[in-house]
Amino acid sequence: MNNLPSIFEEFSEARKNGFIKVKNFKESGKNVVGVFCTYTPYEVIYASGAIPVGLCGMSDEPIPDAEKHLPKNLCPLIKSSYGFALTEKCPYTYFSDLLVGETTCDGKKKMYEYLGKIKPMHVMHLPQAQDREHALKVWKNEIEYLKECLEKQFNVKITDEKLREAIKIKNEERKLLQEFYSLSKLTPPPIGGLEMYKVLEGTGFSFDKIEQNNNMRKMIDEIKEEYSKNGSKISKSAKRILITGCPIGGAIEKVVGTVEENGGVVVCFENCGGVKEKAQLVDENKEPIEAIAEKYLKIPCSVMSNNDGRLELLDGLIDEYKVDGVIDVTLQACHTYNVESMKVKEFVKNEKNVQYMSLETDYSKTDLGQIKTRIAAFIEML
Ligand code: BJ8
Repeated sequence: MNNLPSIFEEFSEARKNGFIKVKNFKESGKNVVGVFCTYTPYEVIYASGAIPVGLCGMSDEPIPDAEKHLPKNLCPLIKSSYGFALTEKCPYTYFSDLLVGETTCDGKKKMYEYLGKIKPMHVMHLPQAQDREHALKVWKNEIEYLKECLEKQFNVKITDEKLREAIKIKNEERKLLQEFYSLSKLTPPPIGGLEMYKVLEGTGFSFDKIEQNNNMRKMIDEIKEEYSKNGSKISKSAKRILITGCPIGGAIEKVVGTVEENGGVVVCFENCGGVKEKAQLVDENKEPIEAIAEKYLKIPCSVMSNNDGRLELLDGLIDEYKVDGVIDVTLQACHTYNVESMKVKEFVKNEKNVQYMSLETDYSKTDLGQIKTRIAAFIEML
């Protein structure tokens, strides 16, 4: 696309500008809940009157400090998140009144034991299977337990009415984001993957969801209009890449930037921050806690066993986005995604007949040269 709508900047700068907003929010007497995972039932936190803020560390800056307490051979996302809390360098962590985590991978759940010494921490016990009836019951109980914890912590009552209102607003956000990222189904896509990711990331840091939804509507309409008038700055022949695997925020420039410097364009992010959580809505006609439990338990993350939902999701996305190549990004020492990569590779290559590449990386720049060479060769081959 030739001209990005001005509102676009607001979304892509939201993380930076959010610091002031979150400070003002705190000073007005409101509560902030720091969260670390896509399984966190955001609606329950909104219904308590607090705002949830994602605290997954995406920079290697606090990692040396984190390594004073945590092993070096641990996922950078875990070390970065802990390091920010330890050094008080992240205002979002600093202003959080309560942290909520889930028992997902081993590294994260053990790190929370130390994090709980720095800040009040509530850990939800996530079942590790999705297809058993009792898994849903356990998860529903955990959501009830979170609700009680929030009520006690903030001295509020979370009613069904407040939950329903939060469900509606979050569903509206999901529908708009689906519409936004689906624009990349077009050939050529109106915007590149780096630009798309900045908007997706920004929504995690804009705290007034009603205002955000209105702005998002406006932005989508402007992108469509600009595209129909002036087309896209992206070449029609750009190779269309789907990113899957671990959350990519800490390696976004390294991976997506390199793809887009080498004649490719990222058209879809299957991972957290992208489609994974937004593909399904919360059922607005069911009892709210039950509906929230059902929706979140279905998220196809590699911490689940089995995790066939990831392949089902990839199956549809590869077709819908007319994908030429899949890049599976694993953060160093992330065992669940690392082990699952063979399954993904076989599925992508054998079932979908699409090229596949796996990359293992961290937040440092040490492997930048190697990643650039590998990505350039991959795109060349497509
Ligand atoms: S729903 S992807 S946000 S667990 S921290 S598993 S990278 S070793 S972040 Fe995640 Fe929730 Fe799943 Fe999404 Fe691996 Fe690192 Fe663990 Fe990680």
